[in-house]
Amino acid sequence: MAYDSNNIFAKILRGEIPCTKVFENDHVLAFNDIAPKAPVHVLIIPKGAYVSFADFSANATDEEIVALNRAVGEIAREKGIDATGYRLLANHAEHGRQDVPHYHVHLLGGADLGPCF
Ligand code: IU
Repeated sequence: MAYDSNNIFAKILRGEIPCTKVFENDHVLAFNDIAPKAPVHVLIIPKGAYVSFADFSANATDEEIVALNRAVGEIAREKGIDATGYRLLANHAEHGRQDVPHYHVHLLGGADLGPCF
């Protein structure tokens, strides 16, 4: 699947649409999900144009991959959910029900999330 530069997260990255930013560095932006499913629900995205986890894991640089994963851990610590726990989720394509075609990791926590399956 080709990257669609008109997707909503691309617009957020370009500053065309606002977001509630919680973290940013050279490679990563993170912001609160607009429809939170938990008290903490942050979306962590690479600044590079990657459609999904499949695209990111295959084509991103090692630096980008490390940056995104380090950001996830740092945000969890900043949000104070490191000790109580959290859930990471990345939907991919049709069966994963990915809605926004720019790779993102959901960080969910702040309450008992219940069983995943
Ligand atoms: P998904 O993994 O692609 O299904 O998740 C997309 C998420 O993006 C979902 O949780 C939405 O609530 C969220 N979102 C957002 O935060 N801001 C937006 O403008 C739109 C979707 I559209």
